[in-house]
Amino acid sequence: MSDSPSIFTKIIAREIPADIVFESASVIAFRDIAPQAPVHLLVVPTTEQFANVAELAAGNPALLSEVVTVAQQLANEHTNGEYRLIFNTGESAGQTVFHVHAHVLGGHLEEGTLG
Ligand code: DGP
Repeated sequence: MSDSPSIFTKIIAREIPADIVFESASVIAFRDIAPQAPVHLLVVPTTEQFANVAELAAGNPALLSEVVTVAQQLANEHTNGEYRLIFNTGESAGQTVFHVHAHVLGGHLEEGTLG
């Protein structure tokens, strides 16, 4: 678990604005501020803050499963149900927010697009 609040914790607390497209008791989803695909959503667990997907899988696998289920639902709603699901893990892999989040990328993706 991470101890310092992330930028996503501030979005969850409505301390900073975001275009929120889904919220349940344990997961929130909002549009990425710098979209890299026609549909680019972030799905974030809200009940516990894990730094990355491996920590989430080890610490709360049911919550990881919910993130994936929500990603599919959102892809069904926002595009044709097909999408790329990306969890950047570590600075050198492009992770900038150390509060686990799934990138859901959909629409017409260019070859090589990464979240
Ligand atoms: P990553 O590089 O995997 O840690 O992804 C972090 C993503 O979060 C990145 O694509 C940009 C997005 N992001 C960062 N700050 C904000 C913000 O304040 N609002 C929103 N909506 N997205 C943000």
